[in-house]
Amino acid sequence: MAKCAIALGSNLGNSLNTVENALKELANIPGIDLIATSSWYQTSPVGPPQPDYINGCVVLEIEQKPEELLTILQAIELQFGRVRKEKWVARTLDLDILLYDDLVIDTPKLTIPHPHMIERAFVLVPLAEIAPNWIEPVSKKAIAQLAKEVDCTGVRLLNQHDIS
Ligand code: A4P
Ligand code: MG
Repeated sequence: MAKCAIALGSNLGNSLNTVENALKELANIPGIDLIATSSWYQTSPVGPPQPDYINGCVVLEIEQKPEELLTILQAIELQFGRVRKEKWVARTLDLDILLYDDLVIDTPKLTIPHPHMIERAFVLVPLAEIAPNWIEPVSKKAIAQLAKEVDCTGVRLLNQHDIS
């Protein structure tokens, strides 16, 4: 069994529903055990102007290889991540592999650790909640340390009462 960290994000549709249901789907897959789940956060968008995101992270124990996990995540993204309008439009769910044991891989399909994770508060804050001592194998720094080094002002714990 390997240990793996995944980031979830959504900013279209009922984002909280989407990430929670995607997580249930993931936990139901044979060979995958959910070890820890972070809180959900409401986060200011990084990049072009767009709605706030709901972000969170999970730690899994997993039998599947990284490439197999990517295929699984992409299938779940497809299942939840597209809204049927006039045509297939915006993706509502993003599932990224952050860490897989202390593996470092860089292929056209898959880069682990996720190349942007060390600069993204919307990843590091939830991950630090559930895996503070995990060493990110490229920077060789612990997640809690990396979280201290980024600006976390756009990352707010989701208050369930804010959701109507
Ligand atoms: N891929 C390579 N490595 C990985 C990995 N470790 N995990 C490849 C998952 N996928 C990986 O992904 C494109 C391709 O990346 C996949 O086919 C896979 O082979 P994608 O998810 O379809 O594309 P994307 O999400 O548009 O690209 P990317 O770079 O993940 O987008 P960003 O930059 O992550 O943008 N702001 C806040 N607050 N919260 C967010 O969650 N997310 C984005 C997404 C922008 N701003 C945000 C947030
Ligand atoms: Mg992605």
